[in-house]
Amino acid sequence: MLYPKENAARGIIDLGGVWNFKLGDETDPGETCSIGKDTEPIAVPASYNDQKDEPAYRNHYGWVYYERKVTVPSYLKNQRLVLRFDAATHRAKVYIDGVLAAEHKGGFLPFEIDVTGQIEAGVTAELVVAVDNRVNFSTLPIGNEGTTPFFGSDNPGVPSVEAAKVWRKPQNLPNFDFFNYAGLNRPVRIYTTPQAYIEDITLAPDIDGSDGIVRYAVRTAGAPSDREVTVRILDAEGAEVAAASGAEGEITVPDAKLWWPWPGTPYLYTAEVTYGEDSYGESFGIRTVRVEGTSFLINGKPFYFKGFGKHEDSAFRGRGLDLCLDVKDVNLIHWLHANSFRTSHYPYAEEMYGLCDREGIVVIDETPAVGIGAGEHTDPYQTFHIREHHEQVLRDMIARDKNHPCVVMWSMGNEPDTEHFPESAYEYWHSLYELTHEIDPADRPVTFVCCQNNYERDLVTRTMDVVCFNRYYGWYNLSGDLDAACYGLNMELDFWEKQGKPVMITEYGADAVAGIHACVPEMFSEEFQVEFYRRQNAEFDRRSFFIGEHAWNFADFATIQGCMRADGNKKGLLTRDRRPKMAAHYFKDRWEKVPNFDYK
Ligand code: BDP
Repeated sequence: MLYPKENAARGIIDLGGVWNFKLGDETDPGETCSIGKDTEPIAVPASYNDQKDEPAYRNHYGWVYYERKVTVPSYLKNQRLVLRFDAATHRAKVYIDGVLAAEHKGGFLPFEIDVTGQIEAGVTAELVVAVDNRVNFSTLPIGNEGTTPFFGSDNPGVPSVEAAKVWRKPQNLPNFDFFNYAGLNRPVRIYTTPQAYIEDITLAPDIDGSDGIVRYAVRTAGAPSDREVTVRILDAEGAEVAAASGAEGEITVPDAKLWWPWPGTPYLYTAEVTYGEDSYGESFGIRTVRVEGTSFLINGKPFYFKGFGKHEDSAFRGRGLDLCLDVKDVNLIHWLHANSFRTSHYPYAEEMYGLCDREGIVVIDETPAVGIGAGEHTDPYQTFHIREHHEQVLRDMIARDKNHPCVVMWSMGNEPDTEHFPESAYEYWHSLYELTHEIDPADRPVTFVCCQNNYERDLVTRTMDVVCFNRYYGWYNLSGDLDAACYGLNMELDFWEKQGKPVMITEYGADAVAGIHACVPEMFSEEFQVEFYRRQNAEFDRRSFFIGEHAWNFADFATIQGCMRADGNKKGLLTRDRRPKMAAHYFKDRWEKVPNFDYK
């Protein structure tokens, strides 16, 4: 799916701004197609939750309504018009002049509607978007449905499920550790194309000696296919270095400049595609990614991942796109001498991938499949209704992100149950693994992120291209005891070593409340957080198959309330407003000395 771009053939009308807004009540079916007069202002793009300091906004459950008028200028009369939502979290119904134009499920990937017949250039239309924030057993991420961990325990202090129904208002019970920010989190735009248009471009790069090879495919629509597709490859200065014609083929770029992670040069080319009156410039990099033995190779060289899991999370906007924050984060990633991050726990806004392409930051791209687990008595693979949706999300994520050189690996999900129902888990995840390989035109490595205390029972993780595991030795287990933590960690590393795969840690960390200091490092102090990382990194450094360390988390972030969360999750190396804790300085020093390539 192409990102909206302006050029000589295409225009964009950005629908960002202040819209009219109304909360639905919990019985609302999301079918209101005209929201009347008593509305409140709401900024788009942004989550609605923190835009007004009311529990009704913050803790809303169910549908909300966004409304605005849209006028496409009459000089665009003969153009094709496409209404694009970059993300509506988690479910949306779009009404144009009172008529349902589209429905979409999934809160972190774009969808678009060809509105050429519905919105007429020069005529004002009324746009209403209903957005539902509910998470449950059929959504990704997963929400609890009242039967699992919070309810039904033997503890007399915790009411039974039946009792809870009487007093508890319907509410979201996320089975994940980030605040359920919702709404129109990313841009809403109308873009135009000529009537015959380029629908999609796929670019799969390879290297042959000093040349670059680009396999390409262009999908067109809207006219008889007698028009010709042409592709010109432009270098970073805009000079043509290769060309081809036809809807698919292979292009050789002589003496190609490769895309390298920062501080190498992340060189970008542009594939300038034309079809009739339409044209589109897709930027891409020439680089290869491959797993060989226990190494992860970028351009044939063993790469070491230095970085973190992140979140899209900030004050006021919640999960709303903030380009200033994205640029600042990229600059902080450079400042830390990190080279990579995982889009935990959902695909991020497309603008961030564009920045990472340009700035040479390596990305592990993750779906929103987080929370697939319901304790030892319930097999989530039998109970949750997610399979079809999960496949769709994988297809949509790859369709959106396939041409980004920054994306080096797909993560199908985070911390599912693989321990209590190992066979079910294997059947589920391994078939998705095969599907992911099949869908990706560039066939990148595929993984998912495991977190099971009994790693020997888990049958799936060892079959992934890269073993990615999250562990909290010294925090959630063996709390505060770093000697015991290192002992436990080493036992586990011995186990993974035998699998003969590249292994990386995708989460490890300790909460540290900025400003709490201790001479003897104890939990929640900044000193403990540093000590936690210093001790465990020393163990990783002794293992040749160990290909990367991703700290949890880049910055502090908002979560649901709970007795383990004081104003959110405090495992950030930076505070939520991006001030460094001691651990940020520690990693900056360490990572400056750890090279991207041939570290082991
Ligand atoms: C991991 C989860 C992550 C949490 C983290 C934590 O993958 O989303 O935020 O634990 O507890 O299990 O800090």
